[in-house]
Amino acid sequence: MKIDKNKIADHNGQFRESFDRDFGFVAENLSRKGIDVEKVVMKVSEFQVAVPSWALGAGGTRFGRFSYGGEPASLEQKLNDIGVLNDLTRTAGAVSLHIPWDTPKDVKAIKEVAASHGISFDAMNSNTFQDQPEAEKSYKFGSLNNTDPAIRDFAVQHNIDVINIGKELGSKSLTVWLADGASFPGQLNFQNALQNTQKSLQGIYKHLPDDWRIFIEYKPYEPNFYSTTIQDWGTSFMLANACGEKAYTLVDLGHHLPNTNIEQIVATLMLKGKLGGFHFNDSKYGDDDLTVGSIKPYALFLIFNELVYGMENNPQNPNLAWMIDASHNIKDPLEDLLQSLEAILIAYAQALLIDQKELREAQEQNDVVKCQEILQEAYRTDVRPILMAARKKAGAALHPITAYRDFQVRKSLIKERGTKNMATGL
Ligand code: PSV
Ligand code: MN
Repeated sequence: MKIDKNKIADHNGQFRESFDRDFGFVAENLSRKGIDVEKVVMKVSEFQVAVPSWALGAGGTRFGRFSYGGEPASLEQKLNDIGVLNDLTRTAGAVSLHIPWDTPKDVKAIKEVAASHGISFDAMNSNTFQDQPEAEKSYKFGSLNNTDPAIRDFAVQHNIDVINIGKELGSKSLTVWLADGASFPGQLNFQNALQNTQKSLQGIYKHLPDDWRIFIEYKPYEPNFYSTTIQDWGTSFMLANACGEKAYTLVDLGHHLPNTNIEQIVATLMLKGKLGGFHFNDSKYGDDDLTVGSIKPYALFLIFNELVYGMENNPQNPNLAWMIDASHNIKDPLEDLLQSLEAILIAYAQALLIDQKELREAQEQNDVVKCQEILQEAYRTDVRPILMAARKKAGAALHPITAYRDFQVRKSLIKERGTKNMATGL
């Protein structure tokens, strides 16, 4: 399914007057503060976020799963769904595949479908947290950290296979997230587990092509509830250093214990040139995988403040791989992803409005009140017309969710695919 550009332009027509008025208002306000709104619009329009192939289906919990109909049953259909998101926003021009959930059967055909939607292949994700039906070895007691060298080799080989699939697709990075850990005290020798993990990661790293990067994701708990071998950013950073210059830490917003200062982690990693990937979501209690910006939008803004600062001041840090990593238990996934994309760009645009020079001066003078005023001045600006201007320029929808509903996309998908399909993923 493709959404015709003219249809989008027609839909935008009904909002022309209100958009012109709202955009004019924010442009004038910003120009009074010496900010060139067009530059902000440009930066926002360049920002691209990958959609993971597992986020197009209904996400369940261990208590149940509620489908909404029209779920994509194949990788082709998933790419079509991302195509819809991209047509409406021009922000979702990449997919991040999880292997083996979404192993392409016919690489050439998949590349063609992706290209027809203007979608590229972002980071590949390996899966050593579930046993596959025909698998010779089990990950029940760990993968890269396992006490059994044969299981470690098996898991390393899976990652090498994922790199090889990614090479054919044109991807340039591998994300490794491990469920490895212990559910009970005494179960695991921490030192051996860490050393095994390091050696296994180094084994994968040896097979990483020169123009690839590997991202090491951390998480404090779940599915193991006592300890996780790569529990935090420090452990990931240490392992990335042990691998080499193509290895980086990946920050997933949901992978922190309550109230962790994530913006400080971002700043530290960027200073050290080791922040490689980023997974967006939001949470109240744990790894809730909720819609970006739905719970703590100010925290997201503060994180973006550090990201923007890092992108401008840390040439030692490479361009980041951005991805949404959310789950949708009770919403239409496509609507939820549209909300997440909007929230990401809002926080980014607001962070771009921060007067960095003024903030540095206020910090130097220890003017605490002024520092807060500067941040909140930016945060309290309604930047949504800036996002709309970026989308309008790109031929996308001024109001993506309204357009999605008015075009009855879900209804057409249900008509085409029925109500029984179930997407692969969690
Ligand atoms: C694990 O919670 C995670 O954040 C990793 O990125 C996985 O690849 C993804 O979610 C899906 O399980
Ligand atoms: Mn993640």
